[in-house]
Amino acid sequence: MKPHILSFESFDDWDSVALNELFTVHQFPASGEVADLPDEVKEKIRAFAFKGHSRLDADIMDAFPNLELVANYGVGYDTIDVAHASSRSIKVTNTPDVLTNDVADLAVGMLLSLNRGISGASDWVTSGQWASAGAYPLQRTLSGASVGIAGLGRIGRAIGNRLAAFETDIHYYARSKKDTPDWTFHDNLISLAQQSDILIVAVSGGPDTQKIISSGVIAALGSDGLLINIARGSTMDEDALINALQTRQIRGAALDVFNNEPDIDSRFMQLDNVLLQPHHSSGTIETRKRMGALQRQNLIALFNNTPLVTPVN
Ligand code: 8YV
Repeated sequence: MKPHILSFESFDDWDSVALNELFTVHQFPASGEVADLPDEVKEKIRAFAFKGHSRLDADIMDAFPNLELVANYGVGYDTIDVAHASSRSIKVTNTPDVLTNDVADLAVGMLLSLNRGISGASDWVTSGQWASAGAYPLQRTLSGASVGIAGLGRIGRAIGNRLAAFETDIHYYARSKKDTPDWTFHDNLISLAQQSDILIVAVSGGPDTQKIISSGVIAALGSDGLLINIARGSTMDEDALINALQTRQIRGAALDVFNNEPDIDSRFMQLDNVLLQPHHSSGTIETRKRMGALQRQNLIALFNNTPLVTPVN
């Protein structure tokens, strides 16, 4: 008898096949209404294979009396009410480490592209402007620039390690000073932004970091500054950011994450000083396979009664 689990959103084929081999998989209703699942199914479900960025709150969890584990496909679990899960002794797991390198790579790729206008320069060639209008406008040097990293967890650190190779001066904001002697610690974001030519947001999402990139932080970055976000849209005051981009209060922004994805604020699409990505910093075949495998290892551990691999509560 295979254990029963509930799967959210659609998984890549390799994950669906593997999940179906191991478990009896029920799909969360496309209607989004948990009431659309029969009671006998709800009673059988012992774990969720969770994916995506919609809210997973008490109302959904409490419809499953025998729920023991929410195994998240992703390192961030800001949309999961972990406190409620804990209050019902439901465990939550995530997929850290396996995606760190890809997320850091995309952050650096976005930074390089934005700072050197790579995307606009490509359009310059394909639109024929190189021949008709001449050389592309000059861009900016990265080496020697001050890069500020907000959040020095695994991903922030991996970004810093990469940027050190570009001979940048690295500053960071974190709850406490880290063991990174060559990097300068700031205990607040305004000071970090003031010191940074480029500010990269790598904090976890959730109530503690809601809109921490405020109008004040954006103003402190200054008119020459670039902002990169690979964390969560919720960390930004998006109105303040859009206003700063429209009025050139900052030079530009490269964003992989937004509020209300994928129906993001349409004003972003009108800007000529942004590089926009569809939340795909972990979006490589290799990493997504590793994320799926780690999610399944946690599910298997639950049903085998062995310690969870990557618990968060
Ligand atoms: C998503 C992410 O999980 O790991 C995270 O926190 O944001 C991403 O890797 C991925 O887009 C699948 O939803």
